[in-house]
Amino acid sequence: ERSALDAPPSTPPPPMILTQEDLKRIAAYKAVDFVESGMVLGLGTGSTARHAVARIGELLRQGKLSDIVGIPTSKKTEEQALSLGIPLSDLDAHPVIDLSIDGADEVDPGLNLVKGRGGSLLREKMIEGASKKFVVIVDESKMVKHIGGSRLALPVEVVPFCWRFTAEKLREVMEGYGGCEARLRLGGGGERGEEAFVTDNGNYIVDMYLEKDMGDLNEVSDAILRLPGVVEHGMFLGMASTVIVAGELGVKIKNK
Ligand code: ABF
Repeated sequence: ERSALDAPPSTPPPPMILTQEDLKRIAAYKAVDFVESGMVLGLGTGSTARHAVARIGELLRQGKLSDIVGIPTSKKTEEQALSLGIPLSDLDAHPVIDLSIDGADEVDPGLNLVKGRGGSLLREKMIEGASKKFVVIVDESKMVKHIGGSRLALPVEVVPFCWRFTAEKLREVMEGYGGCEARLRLGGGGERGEEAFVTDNGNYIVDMYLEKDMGDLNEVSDAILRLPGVVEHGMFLGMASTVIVAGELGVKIKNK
């Protein structure tokens, strides 16, 4: 029988391989270092933000944090936070938030983001827009040169009323910005998940698959928001104060 003692003394330890989940957790824990007792906190949504919420719950339980009020960005996060005993409130009671922590789908070098592939973009934008500091947590796979350029979708929350009309208008508007295919997001139910995905606000999501780089992002943002039927889109321009990027070689902190 072999034991660890049989290994030659000069054998180096095996290299540590970090999974994507490890990277998400590392970024999330780093962001929670910014949290102080007494803060009103915007609690993000998604698999990365989930680690931050769990960590906040853990620090509260250990008595290392106190007097925290959490403002959840989705029903899912609300459930998680409640299960951890994090006291919760909302934007009506706390119109100014000290710090929000959330993930993103894409981050460009100017710290502009695409969010909303998880479907919570409206509440995220309201809450993170009301935050004195907004810390974004990502693994390095989310870093891109141009947001929307990765052939993944740019999500737009629309009212369900005549969503086809709104999707067509979105497609027309985007003709001026490189073109896109606009598709209703499914997965809301039905035997094969063929029903529309419904957001926490009772709306639908139209995912815009862009054909190329959009150009002036603020111009695109304004053009999309001018369309009746559109509630909000997933571009978060100039909103992030800090982005924490966890990679194989360590953590980078990028400030606005
Ligand atoms: C939320 O979660 C969304 O805005 C974004 O779409 C998503 C990122 O999720 P994950 O961390 O699971 O990649 O923040």
